[in-house]
Amino acid sequence: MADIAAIAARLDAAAREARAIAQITGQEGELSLADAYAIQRAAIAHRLARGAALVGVKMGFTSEAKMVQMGLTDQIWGRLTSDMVVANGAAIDRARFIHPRVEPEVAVRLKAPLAGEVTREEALAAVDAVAAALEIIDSRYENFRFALGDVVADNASSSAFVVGPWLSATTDVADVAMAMRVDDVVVETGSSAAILGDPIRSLVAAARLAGAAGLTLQPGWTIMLGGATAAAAIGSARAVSLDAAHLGRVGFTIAGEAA
Ligand code: 0L1
Ligand code: MG
Repeated sequence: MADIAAIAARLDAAAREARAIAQITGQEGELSLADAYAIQRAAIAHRLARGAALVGVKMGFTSEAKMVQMGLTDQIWGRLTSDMVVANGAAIDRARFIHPRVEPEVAVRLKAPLAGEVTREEALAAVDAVAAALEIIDSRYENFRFALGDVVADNASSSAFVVGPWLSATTDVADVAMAMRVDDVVVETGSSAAILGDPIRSLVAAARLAGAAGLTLQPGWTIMLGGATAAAAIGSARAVSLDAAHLGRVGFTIAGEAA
């Protein structure tokens, strides 16, 4: 039986100090998915106790390619907290991160609670606004290497997120062309269709998975629906931007030296 509290404290410290730690599964054998989510919840509770608020949920492994790579048939999810929010166009301090990577995503903001088994129509009816977004993932494990239990415990690698201009909930997000630039070089291109074939399917999955853990997605929350392309390393980058067709542009800069 995993020592949930001790592992959660270790992961929380690693994130706070931007310091990589050894994989949990390497040291303590396999982690059940239930234990991994319990660790995630306990690690995030440390942040909430320091004054951060829960502001949403992120979905991970939402592309067929990533699921196949990990031998998975379902998505994973993590919690978004207020200390992870980066304003569109803002500068982030590099010292916050260990070995950051960035992914182009679609985000939705909710206007109604959502939990459990919902239809696509019910999920869409709870959406207040949609936007292009960037997620910074920064695994707390050495060399960005992990097994499924590790990454779930580590809040699905999530570290920060940036949301572009919010647009009407009626804006189509099913097949949005995306080009992500790092230091003005296009490093990834793709379509939002890579997010489960339709990003709204990821919102349906978020309601189901978070609901199974007793969490209702709340009005006002941001749901990051998953990466549309592979992630790009940004350890020494200065500027990142995403052009997402009719969803517009979102970006950030990175200042300072690595921790
Ligand atoms: O947001 C994601 O899809 C990433 C999930 C965690 C796995 C990773 O760090 O690549
Ligand atoms: Mg992501």
